[in-house]
Amino acid sequence: MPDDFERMWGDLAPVGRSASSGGYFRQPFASAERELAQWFVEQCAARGLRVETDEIGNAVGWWDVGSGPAVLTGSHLDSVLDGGAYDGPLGVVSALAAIDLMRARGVVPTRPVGVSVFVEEEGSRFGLACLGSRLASGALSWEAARELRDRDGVALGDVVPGAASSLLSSVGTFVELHVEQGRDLVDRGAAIGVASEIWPHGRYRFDFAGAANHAGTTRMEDRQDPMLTYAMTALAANKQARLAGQRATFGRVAVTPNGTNAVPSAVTAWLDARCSTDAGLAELVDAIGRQGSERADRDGTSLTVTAESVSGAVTFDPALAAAVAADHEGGAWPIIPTQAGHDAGILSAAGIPTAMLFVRNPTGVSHSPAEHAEVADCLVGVSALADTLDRLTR
Ligand code: HGY
Ligand code: MN
Ligand code: MN
Ligand code: MN
Repeated sequence: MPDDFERMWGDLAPVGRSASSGGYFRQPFASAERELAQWFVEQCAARGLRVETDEIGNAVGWWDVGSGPAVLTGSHLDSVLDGGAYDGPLGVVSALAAIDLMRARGVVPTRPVGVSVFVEEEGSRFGLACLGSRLASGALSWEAARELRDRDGVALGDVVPGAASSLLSSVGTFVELHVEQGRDLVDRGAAIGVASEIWPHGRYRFDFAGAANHAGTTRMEDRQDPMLTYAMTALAANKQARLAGQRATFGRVAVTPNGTNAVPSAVTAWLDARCSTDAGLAELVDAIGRQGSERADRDGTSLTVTAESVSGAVTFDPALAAAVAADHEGGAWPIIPTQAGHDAGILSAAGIPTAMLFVRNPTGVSHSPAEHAEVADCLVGVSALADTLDRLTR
């Protein structure tokens, strides 16, 4: 099976997966996405899996066997800008490999098994994470989603036909395998782990408004510089997150008019904040906003904070997590929290019993070409996923 795994991993050709250069910014709803969809269709066809897609671009390869509520496994193929090669694709490749392994073991499920690819999990183009799974699970309506716009102002409704999705209507359980985005498994010396929960997290737009002026002729005391207010707010975000033992960063900034020799008129920055509790997340963002507004008063600028998307805490079903973790002759796999959002969180919040398996990442780094997983650990993940699917479909 390792050869198969390596071949499939190498076959992720449209993305040109390469551990050295990491992943690509797999722009959803564009040519790269279509090439990835074609790769997935070919992988499913090679296994006799019936491919079902919805109007948004989500896809499931169905192993039509047995009857009753289906067990679905899978992840996403899109990425963040210059991201890693494993975040997302590892879950899809491992799901296909797990079906190969179940068949090699002579397992015949009593229920249908599906392999899913949800689009725009990172929200890299339209700004809303888990866009595909939110639409597929009904957590988000197409009427609301179609107006989402990318950085060029293109609306989602103009890119995909869209409609309510019925892709998950027969799904009884979802299991997502994912590369770990952190060092918990490394520190524990475990090849895989099981998710207990997903931290609350959100994306917030900070609009700083000032007064455009000449960068050279305007005295420092006469400026209303939104870049200064932004910089001090970024400092405050770092300080508040450290004080609270939580996570916050401004990963994206847009400057208007973005000229070297002009004091900007406006700066828009997007904050990503994560916290172990819902209340803590709200307090953290409020504290950052307050400090930013106080600074704006001093700078003669203004600050408006808009919560663009907030995902509440997700706690996975403890019995299901324990059952998945226990599927190991050497004793139970560790059950650990994650600060990363996942499609599994959306499906769980939509009421579908869900579990997550993590594969050790020796670097602990993610959303970067440094993200990595050893094939040996990946194969342990495939075997654990196959065990889990087998047990869930007996
Ligand atoms: O951003 C996240 O939490 C995930 O990697 N989509
Ligand atoms: Mn990610
Ligand atoms: Mn991911
Ligand atoms: Mn000039």
